[in-house]
Amino acid sequence: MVSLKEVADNLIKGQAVKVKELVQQAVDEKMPADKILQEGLIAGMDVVGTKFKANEIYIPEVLIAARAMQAGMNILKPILAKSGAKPAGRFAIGTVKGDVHDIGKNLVAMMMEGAGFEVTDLGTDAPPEKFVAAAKEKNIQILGLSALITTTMPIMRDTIIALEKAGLKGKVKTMIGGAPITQSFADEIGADGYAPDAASAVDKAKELIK
Ligand code: B1M
Repeated sequence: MVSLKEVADNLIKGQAVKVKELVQQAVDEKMPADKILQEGLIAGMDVVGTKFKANEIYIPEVLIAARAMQAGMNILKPILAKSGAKPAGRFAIGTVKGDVHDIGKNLVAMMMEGAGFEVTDLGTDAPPEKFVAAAKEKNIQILGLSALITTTMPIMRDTIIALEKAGLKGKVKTMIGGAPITQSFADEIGADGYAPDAASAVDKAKELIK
């Protein structure tokens, strides 16, 4: 019988092939997919997030762990979709218009997926209308906005104004982040949350939809 602790431990070490093998074995043994997700993949990713916040591991290790998570998720996703298991929340993230930096955004998306959120990736150079459309069409609970250059920070404000105009402010929470972003900027533009890194983004998202 597969040990889910072994799944988590291999995910933390970034052993994608082993994670894939163990998850497939657990599925073959008829272990429920949401149990494998929660106690194997998400449990492992939680540890990765904690270690990342404590500076015990760095971005490359997180990316490698996220790849291992993805390997396991690829097996579980179709099963979870059929079983109708509820995600932790619905999250969409994009890098704002004029900005093509996506490494941090992808990291946040991976950590959110690792925490059980259904994630829609709006890509880079995303205009306010794209965020508003996603919020409406996908019934998003939290919109994540990433910006890496100071000149694209005002687009975050524009996006929040566009949400307001669409009557979605308050209904859809906004979280912002990226190297030049601060809590005081988030307060200034009326964003619901700010997170300095990918692991904190997960904590903030959980707090926002509590
Ligand atoms: Co660009 N770049 N770049 N760049 N680039 C910076 C950001 C810069 C600081 C470099 C510098 O001059 N020192 C500078 C911005 C200066 C400023 O505005 N003050 C800069 C510039 C100027 C530019 C160009 C304008 C250069 C040019 O063409 N003249 C151009 C911009 C093009 C455009 O966007 N329109 C440009 C282009 C590029 C590349 C394409 C070459 C490449 C991007 C590749 C890619 O992303 N696919 C690139 C890179 C790699 C960088 C640096 C070196 C690294 C950025 C990065 O990926 N960091 C960067 C300098 C630096 O930071 N040392 C720089 C790692 C990443 C994991 O961190 O994205 O901060 P970060 O994400 C963190 C947190 O911020 C947070 O979580 C992540 C992980 O913990 N986070 C969130 C991010 N988003 C979040 C969202 C959240 C919550 C947390 O909630 C939703």
